Amino acid sequence: MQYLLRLSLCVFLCQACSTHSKADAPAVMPASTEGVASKNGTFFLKMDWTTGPKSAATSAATLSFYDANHHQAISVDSVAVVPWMTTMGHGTAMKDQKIVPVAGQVGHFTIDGIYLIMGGPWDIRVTATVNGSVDTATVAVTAP
Ligand SMILES: [Cu+2]
Repeated sequence: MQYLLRLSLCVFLCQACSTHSKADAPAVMPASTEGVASKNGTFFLKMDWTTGPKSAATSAATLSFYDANHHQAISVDSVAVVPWMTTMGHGTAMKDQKIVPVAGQVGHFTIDGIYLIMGGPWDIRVTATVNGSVDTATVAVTAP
């Protein structure tokens, strides 16, 4: 009898717990996930390539913005992405870029049409406005 009581209590608590976490827990970045802090510490960025990175072709990625201290997803007002080849001092064509917020996911965007004009080391400069502060995070990547 005591066993059954404990079991039902556990089921009840687990249900309450899962309902609670769905309702108001903010998205928290997994501890093992790599990312990069913005220059002034306004945000923490994670960039995941979904296509590429390729050279002389278009690549795609997801951009996830987190609070720099707590690594919780944060709301972002605007996003701009500039691929820059620092070693050679040039950028690339950006007319095919399309940045779209992911519905229902705070601070998450998809970017399509990233065009890296040549192979080699690129700095992907991601500038975002968070609570009126403009800051830039740079993601280093090598295109084959
Ligand atoms: Cu170059």
